[in-house]
Amino acid sequence: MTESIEPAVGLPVASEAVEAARALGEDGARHRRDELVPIVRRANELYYVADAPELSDAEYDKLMRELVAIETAFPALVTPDSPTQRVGAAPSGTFGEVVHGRPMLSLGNVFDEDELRAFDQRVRRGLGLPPAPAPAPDLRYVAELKIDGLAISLRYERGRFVQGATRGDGTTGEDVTANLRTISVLPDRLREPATVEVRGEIFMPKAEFARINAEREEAGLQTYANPRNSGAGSLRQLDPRVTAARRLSSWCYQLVEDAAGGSEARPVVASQSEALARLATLGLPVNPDRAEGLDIDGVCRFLEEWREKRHELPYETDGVVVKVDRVDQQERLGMVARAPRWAIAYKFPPEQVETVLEDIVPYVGRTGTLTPVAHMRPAKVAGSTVARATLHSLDEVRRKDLRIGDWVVLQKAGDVIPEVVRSLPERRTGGEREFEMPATCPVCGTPVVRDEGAVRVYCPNPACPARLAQEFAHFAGRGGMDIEGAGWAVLEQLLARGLVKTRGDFYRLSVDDLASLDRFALKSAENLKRSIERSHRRPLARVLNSLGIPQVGEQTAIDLAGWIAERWPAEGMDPGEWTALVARSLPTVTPEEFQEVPGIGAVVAGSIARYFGTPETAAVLADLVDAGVVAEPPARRVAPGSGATGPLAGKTVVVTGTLAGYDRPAAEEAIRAAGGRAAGSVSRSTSYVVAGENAGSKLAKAAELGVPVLDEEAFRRLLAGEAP
Ligand code: 3BD
Repeated sequence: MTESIEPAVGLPVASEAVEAARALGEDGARHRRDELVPIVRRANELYYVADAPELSDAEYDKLMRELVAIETAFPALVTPDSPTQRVGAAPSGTFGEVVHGRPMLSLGNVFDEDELRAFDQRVRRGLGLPPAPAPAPDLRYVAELKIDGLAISLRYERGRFVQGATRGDGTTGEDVTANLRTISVLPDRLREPATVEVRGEIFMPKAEFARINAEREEAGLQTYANPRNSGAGSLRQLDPRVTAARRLSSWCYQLVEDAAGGSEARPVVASQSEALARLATLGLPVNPDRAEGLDIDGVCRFLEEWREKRHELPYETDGVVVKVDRVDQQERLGMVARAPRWAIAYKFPPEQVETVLEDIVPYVGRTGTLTPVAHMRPAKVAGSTVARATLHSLDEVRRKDLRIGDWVVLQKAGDVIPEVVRSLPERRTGGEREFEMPATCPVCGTPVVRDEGAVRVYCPNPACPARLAQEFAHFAGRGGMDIEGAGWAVLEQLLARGLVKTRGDFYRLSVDDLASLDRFALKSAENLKRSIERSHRRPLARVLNSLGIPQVGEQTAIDLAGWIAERWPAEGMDPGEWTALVARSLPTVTPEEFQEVPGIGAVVAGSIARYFGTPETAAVLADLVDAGVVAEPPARRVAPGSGATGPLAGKTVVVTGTLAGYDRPAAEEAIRAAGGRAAGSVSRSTSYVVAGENAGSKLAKAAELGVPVLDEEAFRRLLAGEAP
């Protein structure tokens, strides 16, 4: 998720276009950029949010390329919020980039039958059909087993396979054509000379996974955790021979036909069931284990049928994708954010296993908070072996009545994050022990501090090695300076050897220093050195976020950066000098002044002023300036009432609990894409609280302040510009 400040590479720009941009001169180019950016941004919004593009793909492409040409000619004109600076799972850079003709969408999730029936009701409402249980003979669903693999897009021109790409961030993926050619179930030629774009899933059959892991074990190599990871790993091999040696397979499920070969892609089928039939006719692999012509009861029977039987299949499936069959109905239902309203993924309940809770160990986090972590007898669950799970807080340990030595039920939430569900008190033998928070920090021995109500227990020592390590990991991490390759293992060594004592020290490391690390060849050292150099310049909001200021998250950092850039205009200044000016000035700002920042209240303003007021912080900032870190001023203020457009313009939204269709970053991105602010805490200035499952204290706070609380359904309506 690199939000690099370089012009979008990969988008092919003709050198003539760059020359033409250069001919405008910097002022002319800036002027043209200011015209282009809002058009492209609006086109993006309409494309993703409203699914009602005003521009054809070709027109959009043309404007986007012109923008890239301008930014290539005048790199100083690149701003972090330029539409060329795509955020999301950007391709790794090892493969060529492929911009998908139509974006690859995402899918909302449901986790039980009630939620699935709620989806059916939404669909009915959207189509003007009577609510269930009234019959709706015109509404039919297709149910497909959900493959737990890697989504891909394939292009065939006049019947020949010409290009295959991973999904990537949905807009841009990686060109894995050579690797896909080695997959035997994917034909090199279709049975008709059709020009089609097809989407599907690549996966590794269970037996192949077992075979490869057995081989790897014998060779003393680390085994793969599950077929999904090994399938993805096999496809993203640079050497197609490696992919070929792993017998990957595929099911196709979506047809985007483009018979004319132009940019106006239009599916030519009237329904999903016809699309699947057509894919099969063309000779593509289509999963026979599907059902068509179902009403919602039929879908539920399909789920029941496969709940247990799925384990007998030769591949992994983690759920069922339910789609409205008719394309005209799909079009009427449309999309919200990037997910169609006409399809949903039902996830099978997570597999649960029983194991022994051998110990509960307090871990020290970045802010010093002690978090109890379960150490368990390793158990296989949902395809991998689990031995640790966070227990979040002492409160949760008590609520779940977990004792050291207990038998516990373990599952993976969303088949990913290990979670201790509950203890099995009936299996106690009497030897189990209650867990207590220690009186002193387990890492540095400083007496711990208990916050009021003792909910939070923390190590108050700012120099605690555990805290420093995590602070530095946060600094170098994705939301911060984003130093690629500075992972946990590297960081631990850098700290342990005293090579990094301050944040600025990252920028003082030599290739020799890096090459001295364990298992670090010269090549890796050079790579890391290069990525450290690349991280020198980051948008001010990122630099602020990287500091780990208490109470300041990504959104507050963005708000703060906008305010700073207004208060100390960067125009005409060297960016390094501006950075130094800001670093010198921040300690003089009072809490009252920080409250001027839109969206920042008294508590957060106080926290920021306290942070910048300490001599330790002054030293941190001076060190960064000395190390040559440059904070790029934001181009425009992104704050309520300052020109943001979209259904949420001027609104502040807080998301709490777990939403079915969005993880946290996706929900926040959707809020920002709709012109709103995604805040972390509820205050008087909060417009809405969106509450998912297991929402906690923020709900109470919302009730106390009279802030409207929305469920996920209402949130989707809000994003779509409807009344919540
Ligand atoms: C499957 C979207 C639509 C065409 C959007 C309705 C999210 C992965 O078996 N249909 C399937 C499967 C996935 C799908 C659609 N039908 N989208 C489907 C899908 N039978 N797995 N997916 N995807 C594909 C995704 N992948 C990675 C990251 C985020 N989203």
